[in-house]
Amino acid sequence: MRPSAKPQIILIYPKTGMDFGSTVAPPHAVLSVAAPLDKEGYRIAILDQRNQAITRELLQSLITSETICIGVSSMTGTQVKNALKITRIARELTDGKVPIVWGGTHSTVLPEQTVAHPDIDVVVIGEGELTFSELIHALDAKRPLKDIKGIIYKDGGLIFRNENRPLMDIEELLPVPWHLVDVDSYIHRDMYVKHRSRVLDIGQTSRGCPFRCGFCSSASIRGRKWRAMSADKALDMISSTVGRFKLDGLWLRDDEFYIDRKRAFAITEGMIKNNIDVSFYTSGTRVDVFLGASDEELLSMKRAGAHTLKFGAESGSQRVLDLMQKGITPEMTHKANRRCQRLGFVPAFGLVIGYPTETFEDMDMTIDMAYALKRENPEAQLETMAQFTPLPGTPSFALALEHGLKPPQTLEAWSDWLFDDYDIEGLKLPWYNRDERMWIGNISYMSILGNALGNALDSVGSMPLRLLFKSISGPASAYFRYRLEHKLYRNAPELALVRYLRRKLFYESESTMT
Ligand code: B12
Ligand code: SF4
Repeated sequence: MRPSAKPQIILIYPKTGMDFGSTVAPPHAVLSVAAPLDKEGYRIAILDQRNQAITRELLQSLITSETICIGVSSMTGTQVKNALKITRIARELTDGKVPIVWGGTHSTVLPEQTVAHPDIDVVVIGEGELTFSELIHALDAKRPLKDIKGIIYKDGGLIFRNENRPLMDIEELLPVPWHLVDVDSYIHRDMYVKHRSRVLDIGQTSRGCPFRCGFCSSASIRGRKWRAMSADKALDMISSTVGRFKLDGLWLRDDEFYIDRKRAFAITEGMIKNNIDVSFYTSGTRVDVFLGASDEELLSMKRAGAHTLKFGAESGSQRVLDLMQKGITPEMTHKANRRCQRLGFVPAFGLVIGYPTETFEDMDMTIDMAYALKRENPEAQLETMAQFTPLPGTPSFALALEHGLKPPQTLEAWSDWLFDDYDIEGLKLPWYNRDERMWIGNISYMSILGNALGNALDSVGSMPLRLLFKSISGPASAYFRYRLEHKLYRNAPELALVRYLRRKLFYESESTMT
């Protein structure tokens, strides 16, 4: 966009509540929907609340009589809360004359409830690239919206839901329009790819996942289908982004990057052949898929720079794993851990506690498994033991309803669906009593402080801040690790202070620590 020209389309990525160091990745959600319109020559502004304050004055300075629409992204929880605040301001400034369009994962799983909000005019359901383009064309030409697949909208006080849009062929995805954001603000030191200073989340080379883990939203958002771009296109995306931004590391955010092992192998062999010198992290690796790969395939990944592989280990209790329909066993997780050690990968294990009917014996098995993994392979990283949070549209949501969950009935009420916070009132985990919910909150907090904090602090850009935080956090981490490993989680009044600070810094603060 020319500096003097005002945007026709304003796209907003609100703060998520987990905006810290290298979790502040580029807002791929809105970059991707902007790509086709940007190519056509529309003037687009992307505002990312994680690296700039989105004030009334800023919005006022961008909105003109030429503004076609204001689009807002939404993930269940804190992002919805911030999205609502911004939407309110936009509505007041435009007096209802500029349509406000919501998209993203929350709007996709609860489109009717989202569009019912008085400040929202249209909801784009599911993938936005094609739908949003058609919507902008229609709004620009003042045409009716009735033939646009994949939206739900208001007209004359009534709500209309159009036919669903089929999933797109992701080979057709356009390159990321990086010029619409300040890419440098997303290039970090990294919490996973250690000793690298220019690490960027470059997006996804595939979408969706054929598995059906109970707590996961992938199936409800992307229809339980795995669609991948060709190895050539993925390779081109990797090499062009690395070259353009002089990266020494990258993240791939595919739900499951390795499902088609032949494709993954072709990508890694291509990276080696083209001398792409990076270290990389992949967010989705299944233990069973990893164990099914040959040493040759894994060594190719290693030579291409694969550094940290995130595994969903989820639970140390087979009963809970089965309930989650995870399709793995704790022994398989141990096997993957040992294989990582032998081949030189760093495994990062994601864990969940508090699933409906999960007992404290089950949770203790998860704690035992976590520390056994660490003893077996000291390089292994333990992610947080995330408190299970029922997400609408997931298989576990129905299970949670059976166990007494009373879900929020309005968009506003979903904004406090916090993930890593104590469920003091029993809104998310009604199958436990108050004391039990406090213990679960304590486990979750202790795991953040004991296991994940050091890593996250490694990615803070400012060296003095990083050193200060690390010197304070080192002893605290050791203390909480000890308590968790020895299951001393029932009584921890000191965590009230940590909880207070976390709320102030992440959920209520207007600024972001990168
Ligand atoms: C990266 C990521 C994050 C990043 C944030 C993203 C960023 N840019 O930095 C971080 C680490 C902060 C994060 C945090 C969380 N995340 Co997250 N995250 C992801 C992940 C892995 C990739 C997102 C992405 O870049 N996708 C690529 C883009 C292109 O796809 P997309 O976001 O779906 O956007 C498309 C459509 O939704 C739509 N769209 C989106 N926005 C808009 C806006 C408009 C105007 C329009 C028209 C269309 C549109 O069009 C886009 C293009 O097709 C997804 C999983 C996944 N595979 O998508 C989970 C995912 C989005 N996260 C999820 C969750 C639950 C969370 C957390 C709430 C919980 C947690 N503990 O992880 C936290 C939030 C923090 C909190 N404490 O409340 C869920 C969302 C469920 C839901 N109902 O909202 C997902 C789907 C994971 C899952 N499989 O369950 N996350
Ligand atoms: S948790 Fe991973 S493997 Fe399971 S359904 Fe979600 S994306 Fe697929």
